[in-house]
Amino acid sequence: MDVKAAVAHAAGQPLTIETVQLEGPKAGEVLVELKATGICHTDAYTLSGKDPEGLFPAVLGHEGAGIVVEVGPDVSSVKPGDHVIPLYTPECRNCEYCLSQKTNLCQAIRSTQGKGLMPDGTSRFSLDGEPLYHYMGTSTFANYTVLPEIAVAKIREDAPFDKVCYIGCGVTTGVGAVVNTAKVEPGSNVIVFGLGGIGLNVIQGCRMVGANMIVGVDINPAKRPLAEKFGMTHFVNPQEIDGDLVPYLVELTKGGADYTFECIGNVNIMRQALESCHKGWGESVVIGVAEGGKEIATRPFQLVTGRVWRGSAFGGARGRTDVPKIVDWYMDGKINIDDLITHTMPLEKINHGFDLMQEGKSIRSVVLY
Ligand code: NAD
Ligand code: AHE
Ligand code: ZN
Repeated sequence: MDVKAAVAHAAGQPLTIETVQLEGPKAGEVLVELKATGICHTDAYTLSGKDPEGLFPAVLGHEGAGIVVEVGPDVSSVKPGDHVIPLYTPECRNCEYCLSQKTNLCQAIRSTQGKGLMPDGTSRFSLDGEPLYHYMGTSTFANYTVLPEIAVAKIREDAPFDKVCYIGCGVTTGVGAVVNTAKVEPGSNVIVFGLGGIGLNVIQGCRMVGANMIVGVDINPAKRPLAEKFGMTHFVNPQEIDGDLVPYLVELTKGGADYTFECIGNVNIMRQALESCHKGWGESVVIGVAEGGKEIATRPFQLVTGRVWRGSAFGGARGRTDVPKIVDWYMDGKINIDDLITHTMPLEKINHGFDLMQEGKSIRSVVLY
């Protein structure tokens, strides 16, 4: 079928809106009509050409919501008409990783996903007879996409697509890093580095679990009012303090934070986030994605003396199990998504959404189909 897509033809080039061809679902796959998709910084990272797994030409996008319109053979968990959120971290419930119960990183289809292909090693998208690559197994910058059954979370039908699409990445990543990865306890002191689409969700997760100090660090002072609305208790602009940031933050938190979260993708800030942790027990969670070739460093003494460095992908969430619950949290008013969606636009204006993010003028832009 013909579908409308924003195609990434080459690194560093704007997306172009085109009519592309999409093959129907094969065994174990579903065809989804997307209703909305958010634009995440990771899409911009891959488009920049710095992602070692970035492939072109491709249909990017990984933060969508829509309706199943057709299922291939052997699909049993969803049916046409079901409302779903695509999962770039699938949940097969059968691989070694899923069965371990120690990680959300299902590996059932990870190798083909990283090659921009469906699990059978082929693409469903093409343009004038030439294949287009899928992206993160989701390719939500198109009004229809094909997904493996294990990569969709069925959600309640009264949830608005234009809001819950954000649960497909940013909301789950931020809130999940707090509740699943760090398991922040009530009364904790936390520092959040980067107050964008991910960091503000970390902040609201910290408030939800009853954190005490929630310190936000960002070089863009325009992020402050919304961060305060979401629960930030102290704002630090590294460009406005005297001296080094780490001792400043350790002093502010009276010995260091119980938990810190890096939500930028900058390896120097990752180090500062670790070293701002409390001696003996502080834990730092890396969420930001740093470009290929970058490495993190610290004095091993930081770890010897009890600080813990860990990472979090998709907020440690098991998508088919946890995403419907996060949709319920939103519908029950436990988390705020509406105020984080600062801009909406049609697919034709998607490059403007990227510009707003790069200029620090948006939190989340959502494309409405
Ligand atoms: P964003 O652009 O909305 O936010 C980034 C924020 O960092 C901005 O507010 C910016 O002002 C701030 N910032 C930039 N440089 C800074 C510095 N030197 N010091 C302090 N603040 C600085 O991006 P986002 O969508 O929130 O994504 C953040 C990061 O998280 C990206 O690297 C993205 O790829 C990554 N990410 C990871 C996961 C995961 O599962 N681990 C999921 C989604 C996004
Ligand atoms: N191809 C990239 C991977 C970047 C990365 O770490 N992605 C996160 C999700 S970011 C969502 O906005 C993730 O889930 N990682 C686990 C995985 O298996 O990719 C690179 O830098 O190589
Ligand atoms: Zn994302």
